[in-house]
Amino acid sequence: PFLANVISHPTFKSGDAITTFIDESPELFEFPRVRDRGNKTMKYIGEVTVNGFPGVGKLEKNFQSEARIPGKIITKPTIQTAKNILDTQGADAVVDWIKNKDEVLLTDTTFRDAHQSLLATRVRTNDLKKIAQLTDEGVPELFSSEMWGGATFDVAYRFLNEDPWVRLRKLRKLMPNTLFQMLFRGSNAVGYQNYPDNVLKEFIEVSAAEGIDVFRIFDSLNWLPQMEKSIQYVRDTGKIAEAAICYTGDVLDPNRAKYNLAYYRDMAKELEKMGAHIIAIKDMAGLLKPQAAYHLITELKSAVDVPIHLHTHDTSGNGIITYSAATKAGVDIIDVAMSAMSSATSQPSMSSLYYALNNGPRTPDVNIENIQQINHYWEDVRKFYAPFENGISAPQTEVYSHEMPGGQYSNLQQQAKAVGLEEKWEDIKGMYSDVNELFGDIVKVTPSSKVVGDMALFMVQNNLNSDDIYAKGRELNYPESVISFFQGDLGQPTGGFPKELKEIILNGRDSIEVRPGSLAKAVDFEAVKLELKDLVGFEPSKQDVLSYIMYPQVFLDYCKMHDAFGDVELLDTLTFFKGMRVGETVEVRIEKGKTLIITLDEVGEPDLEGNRVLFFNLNGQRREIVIKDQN
Ligand code: 3PY
Ligand code: ZN
Repeated sequence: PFLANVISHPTFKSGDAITTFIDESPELFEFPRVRDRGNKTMKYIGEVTVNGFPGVGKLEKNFQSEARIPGKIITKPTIQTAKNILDTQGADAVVDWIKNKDEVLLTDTTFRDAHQSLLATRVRTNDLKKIAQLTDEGVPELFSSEMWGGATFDVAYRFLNEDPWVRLRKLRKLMPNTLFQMLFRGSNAVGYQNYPDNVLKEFIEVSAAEGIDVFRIFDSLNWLPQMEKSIQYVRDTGKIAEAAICYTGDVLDPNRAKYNLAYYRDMAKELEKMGAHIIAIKDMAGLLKPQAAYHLITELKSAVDVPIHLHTHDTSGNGIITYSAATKAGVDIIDVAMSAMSSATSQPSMSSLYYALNNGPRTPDVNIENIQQINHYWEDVRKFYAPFENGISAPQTEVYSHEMPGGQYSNLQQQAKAVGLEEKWEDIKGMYSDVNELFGDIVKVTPSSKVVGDMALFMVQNNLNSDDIYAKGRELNYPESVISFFQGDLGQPTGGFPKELKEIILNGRDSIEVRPGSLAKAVDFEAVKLELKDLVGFEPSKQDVLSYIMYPQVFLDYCKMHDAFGDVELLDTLTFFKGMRVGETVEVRIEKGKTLIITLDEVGEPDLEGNRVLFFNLNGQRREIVIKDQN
């Protein structure tokens, strides 16, 4: 009857676009749609139940997946937040607002860098959205919430089967009074390679329109020409351009004179001239020691007129002392995370910092009770992601020698494991620092950190040291990323490449010294859209087109998964990673007023081809789903 309804409908007979028809006559499609969504969801649950989650295998589901939601948040309805000021008075007014504050302002990184650094970026929209509104209402004094960009973009598609744009849209609705901040890798946007200028411009415009307010722009070699365009594009949207200087070395160590106070001061002045609204110090590995922080921030505060925002990682255990010193030196904003998602390779704890500065002249103006309530939620949620923990639960001061960024540590460990070098992890860390020296002491952050990591793995794998590279380096097959780096594809490092090494590694290949983007051909968005439409069979949005340009295969794989399994983002996290136990019931709210109530009644024995029948009950009706057992 459903099909008959549709076919005999006048609009359908007249041949108009079926999608418009569905939009205008939703009632005809409601029932089959719900049933279809139910089937897709059960197919997904069945897959994970029988075969486990890719990369982590079958996991025991041994506790309930409800996290404590804070009951008594105290709201401040009259407060004018930074977001309200941006929306009503513009970016310059926000800058003035920051400058007029006595207390230090906070950025909450819980939604982005904290889980990127602790849990391999795996925190799902489903868990973010349940606490989003309470965070917006309970901590309205925040400068911003860092909730997008960096690795969250591709990990969402790649490992979580969800669309990062949808995440942005959903959170935006739930957090109307909080500035949304993203990490933008300069000419690499949210990818690992250079993109043409028109791609950067389009990406910034679309993200701004979707709700990003603050763009933290950095270059992985601190090469200014790679940042200039992005700063301008952000300014043109009316949003806030925060230009970040990556921190490496030690400004107080005379042996690391390349990255001394003057280096950072001069770079900050240049970025201010380029139009940065705010200058950030991005200490991605957590190398900024307390004394150095005091001197660095003092220097920057006297050199530029724009606010200074400090980002660190607590790997060494010194994060709070560094922030305390920076606060004394006049830093305007610092990055912290909810306690349960803080410390070690993540940012320092928001509530620890609050008490560290308590009763002083710059105590953050936040409701500590609210923050502690919200933290209960994160204590529970973190447990859902236990399989993705990086295993670092105590301070590691050796970060001061290997200088590996917080977000790379667990990644490189995985890479090492994949090539059977798990046992050689200590050697790899040592080699990481040797490679840095070999390359002339460079800034190491995505994607330059990946080049150093790839080279370190390559050398350990092949039993090579730095002398060997000079002695017999022309015959070696270097990783692609290393060759591309020496060809100038990521730009130019401070002081240039070591000349002899460059010749050895390139061994006759070409290289460039200009900004890669200046040579790149503009992307024809219309042509890409047509190509993509052909591949996916639906009309792609401009967001889809951007995602496809940055991650072609990842995006196409996501589309296939989405087609097969629907919006798996709606499942609770334990079910998403672990599937269901026999006898268990889960509820999936697919939209307002529509909930799928799914019970797994029985898992059948595999037949000769390994197919198992799973008997479900979906909203009172018995359903059978066949899943091939891959074990
Ligand atoms: C990223 O680029 O994702 C980073 O977090 C770098 O620190
Ligand atoms: Zn970071």
